Amino acid sequence: MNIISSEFVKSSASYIQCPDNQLNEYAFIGRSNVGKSSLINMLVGRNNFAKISSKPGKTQLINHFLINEQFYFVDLPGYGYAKLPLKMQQNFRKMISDYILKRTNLTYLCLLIDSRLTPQNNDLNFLYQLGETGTPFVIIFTKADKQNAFQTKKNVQLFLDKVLENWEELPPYFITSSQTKAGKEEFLNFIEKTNQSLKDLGGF
Ligand SMILES: Nc1nc2c(ncn2[C@@H]2O[C@H](COP(=O)(O)OP(=O)(O)O)[C@@H](O)[C@H]2O)c(=O)[nH]1
Ligand SMILES: [Mg+2]
Repeated sequence: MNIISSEFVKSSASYIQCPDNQLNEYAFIGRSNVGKSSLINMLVGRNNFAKISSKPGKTQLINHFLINEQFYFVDLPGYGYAKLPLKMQQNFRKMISDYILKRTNLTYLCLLIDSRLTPQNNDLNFLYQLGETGTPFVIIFTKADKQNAFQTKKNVQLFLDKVLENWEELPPYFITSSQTKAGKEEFLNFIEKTNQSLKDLGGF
């Protein structure tokens, strides 16, 4: 699939304010700095798209982008803001969990994991919660260009092994780099296939 059009739609403070829910939706989440905005830019082929469109100060909101006039990409706020006051952390958590649990057209949540790191507990805990709530999700390992392929594979395998300690099956996963565009075609093909199979089922 090629992305031929992408436009910023809206920033929302709550799932209630999100745009109409008649389109498939792929939302990106992960720790702040994991590479969410860069990944969206890479996928749509536009520099600064996700960042410019969401404007400074709006990174703590739910940002919707309409892709190919057919589906949404959503840039979600990062989790794990240990430095924020507790009350703000709680508000964030509520905003994100409401969105995940109540946004009826959420097709896949895309959980971004930094491939430079060995498995981190907050990422694993977040992932296990997705399992408990039955949220459909994929894993996207980011920043694969930051180290050699051997090290990337090693960190990816360590993370997947951790997942398999508790689960029998792995979700779909992708190894990507916003710099080299690694994983772009694979992930966009996955989206295309998902959209097509939902259409065949009589969905959006
Ligand atoms: N080398 C490299 N740097 C990346 C990649 N993805 C993101 N970055 C850098 O990591 C930092 C955080 O990225 P950003 O997209 O703003 O993360 P966000 O907070 O999750 O939206 C920025 O300095 C990016 O340039 C990648 O694939 N490769
Ligand atoms: Mg961002």
